[in-house]
Amino acid sequence: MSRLHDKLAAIIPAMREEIQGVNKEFGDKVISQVTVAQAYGGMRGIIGLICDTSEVPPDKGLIIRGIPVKELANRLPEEIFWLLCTGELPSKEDLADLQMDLESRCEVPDYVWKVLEAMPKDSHPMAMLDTGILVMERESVFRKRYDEGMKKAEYWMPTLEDSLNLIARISPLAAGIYRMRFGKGARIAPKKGLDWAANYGHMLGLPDPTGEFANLMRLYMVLHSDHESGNVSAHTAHCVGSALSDAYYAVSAGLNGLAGPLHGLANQECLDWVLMVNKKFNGAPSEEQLRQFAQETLDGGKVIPGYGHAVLRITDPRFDAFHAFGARVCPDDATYKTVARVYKVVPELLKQIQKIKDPWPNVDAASGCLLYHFGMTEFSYYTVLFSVSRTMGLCSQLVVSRAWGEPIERPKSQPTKWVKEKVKSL
Ligand code: HAX
Repeated sequence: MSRLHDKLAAIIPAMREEIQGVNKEFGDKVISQVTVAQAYGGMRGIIGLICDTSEVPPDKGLIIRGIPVKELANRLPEEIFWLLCTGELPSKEDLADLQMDLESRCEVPDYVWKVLEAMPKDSHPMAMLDTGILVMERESVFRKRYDEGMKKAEYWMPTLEDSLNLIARISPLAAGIYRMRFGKGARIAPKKGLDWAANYGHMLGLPDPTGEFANLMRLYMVLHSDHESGNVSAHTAHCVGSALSDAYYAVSAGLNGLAGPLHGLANQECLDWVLMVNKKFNGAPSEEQLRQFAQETLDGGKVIPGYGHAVLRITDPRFDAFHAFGARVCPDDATYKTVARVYKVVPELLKQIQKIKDPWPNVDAASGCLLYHFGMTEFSYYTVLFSVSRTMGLCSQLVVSRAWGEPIERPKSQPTKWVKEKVKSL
């Protein structure tokens, strides 16, 4: 058994006891209420889910197991996965064990490539990724063990197995999709001894003479790993997983949600918008030109991609981390320069529109320009990178939910007629 398995086996009994204790003692206490506007408004702000892997206070941004994400920016994603699952950063030995474990699991079954090769050549890379994950469901250890009649207390163990297999295989899968979908030539085999994110960069096959692309991949994979449980992808994976569908079903479902333009796809739309700006002005525009262009976008009834958030009310610290990376590595890059200038201009414009609750940049506002700088110009692929990282969050949430025995999710819905009757009596 791996050190991660042993660590979880050691902490899960206390975690279960704590959660059962809280539920037993305070089960009838009210922690949230629901207005009609919230029921019609995407359930914004209703506390109806528990997530112990991470939290997103509106005035602070992502905190993973008590540690603000900016303090984790120089860590490896494997360390973050360990932290998400266990609540502690791994020791050197733990990290080495996890890395070896992932390395030993990274072979993508051949039938997956055959299915992907049979898809239309212009399929969206996200459709290819989610199909690839779903096809691999055949490998699920959870489903096999469940069919054999495993005990409920053991559900987390094959869920961890599935999660580790999925995390190990999703980067070669995603890199293979990049090369196949964009005519980059044969797949590149993983390199032994390289960390998970750098290996993903290696398998993508982009030139990296300075080693900074590998650094960007590490940072990217850390920053996108988790964002509590109420966002579309996490909530979807959580809901599907609560039916005891295995990790392949749950993660594929969650990532289908990430493919939406208001969620993960925003990073592709962001760069599209920035490139459009640069094309129009023949390079990075002045602040005044930018102000006018942004106003035209808003007047056209469109959103400024990369700005606003359903929960955050500050500049996303993940944006800050990418912004700082750009300032260090490519300060003179025209696309980066525009992104930096947009940050100076757009919040002031959005603040003047009363309905917009958050005028600040989110994670998607700066990530694309950095990928573009390193030669990844196929921006329909960007959400795949987000997905590879987010798989760590979705899987860790699933492991934790199975560990404490979370029941199937089933909120109640009512028709509009019911709402009209109900409010009469309030
Ligand atoms: N530009 C223009 N209008 C915006 C806006 C922006 N960047 N952000 C919000 N608004 C508008 C909304 O469209 C909404 O208008 P309507 O009432 O006419 O529909 C209004 O302001 C109120 O929205 P809100 O309450 O402030 O924000 P929501 O919680 O409804 O939505 C979104 C949050 C992120 C979807 C929204 O800010 C948006 O569409 N932003 C641009 C797209 C984007 O960057 N998405 C990525 C978010 C990060 C993420 O999840 N990544 O995966």
